[in-house]
Amino acid sequence: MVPKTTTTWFDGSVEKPLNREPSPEVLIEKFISEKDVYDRNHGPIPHIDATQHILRIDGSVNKILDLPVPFLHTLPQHSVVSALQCAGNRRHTMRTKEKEVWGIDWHNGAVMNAEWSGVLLSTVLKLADPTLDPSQTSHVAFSCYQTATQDDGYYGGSIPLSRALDPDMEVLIALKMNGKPLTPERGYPVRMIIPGVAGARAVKWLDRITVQKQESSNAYQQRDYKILPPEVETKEQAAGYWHKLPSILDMPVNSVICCPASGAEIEDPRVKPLCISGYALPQGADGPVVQVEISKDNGKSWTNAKILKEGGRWSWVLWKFEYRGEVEEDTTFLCRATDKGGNRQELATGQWNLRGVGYNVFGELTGLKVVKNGEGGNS
Ligand SMILES: Nc1nc2c(c(=O)[nH]1)N[C@H]1C(S)=C(S)[C@@H](COP(=O)(O)O)O[C@H]1N2
Ligand SMILES: [Mo]
Repeated sequence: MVPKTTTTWFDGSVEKPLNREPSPEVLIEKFISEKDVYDRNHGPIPHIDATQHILRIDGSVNKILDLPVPFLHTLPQHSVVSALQCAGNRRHTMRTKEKEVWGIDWHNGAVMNAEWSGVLLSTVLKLADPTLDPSQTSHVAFSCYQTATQDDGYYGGSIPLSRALDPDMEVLIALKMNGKPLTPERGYPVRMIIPGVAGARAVKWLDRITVQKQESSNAYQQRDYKILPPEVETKEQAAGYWHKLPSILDMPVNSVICCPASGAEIEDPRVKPLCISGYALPQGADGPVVQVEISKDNGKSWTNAKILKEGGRWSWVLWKFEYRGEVEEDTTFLCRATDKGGNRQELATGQWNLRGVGYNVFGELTGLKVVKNGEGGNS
């Protein structure tokens, strides 16, 4: 059982922008994340009057559309349970296990799981009638011009047109989170939600959707959120690589242990079973996660954990594992997830990249301290 806790925030703000994540116990307290969720911003949070806000659909389309937000609410609505995860989630583990990286020190909490509702992007694109062929390399770019960002004059990202037009991919122009209007922090009055894809493309405070031949030219599509090769060790070296590398789209299969924390004091699991719990995420469109396993012998053998709740293809799963047995000073528990598409976490270490993105080594729990009854511990 996950203990009830009051929220404690890890604050990773870079100067002004709000960047923070909930503590791991709070993160997995609920299957559907509500208000205790991470914030990731590259600039200030705008406060928008929804009655005045217009979403423009343009670029290579037969019909340019100016869609007022109240009109978006009258179109057919679609709901999807989907995780939203920053590409830099788990960067702290990469920094501590591998070597120094450049970016916000996210622990395991730059992820949330919610029911998003709004209009399918494919519905709106059909109205605009794209003139580009989705089988070619064409893209749909999402832009927010409300404020300048740290690295560009606006915020933007893009996905391939083929994905945008596929209703099965459930790419959503989102108006609500868990049945309620988005809050200003979540992108009110309208944001993108792109199930399976890195959070960086989920543009908040959305102003414009553009069908175009190239990817978004925004800095966060072109000069960030890419997996740099390991030989790139400085920002200066990175400059010569960005244009050669693909932008991150799908997030990898992943799992982490949230409770207890590494280094925690626990009662002897020979006397009282130790409850290990966490979340797991599928890779891209290959969800749901179908198996989470635990190893106590460095990955030689694995035992199934129990998946507590499953929410479909794009959702996270929450899981737990009850351990009865000895815990010694050097005992380490690992976890790994496998999704419906057969993708499985494979590595205990490795995957270092300068920006610390796309990290999915096994989840790990170490340094547990067994305390005798009456000495305190995980009461
Ligand atoms: N307009 C705008 N949209 C944005 C961002 C931003 O800085 N500005 N950050 C992106 C990134 S990197 C992530 S991970 C998600 C975070 O969404 P959240 O703040 O709702 O958690 O929003 C994305 N959309
Ligand atoms: Mo992100």
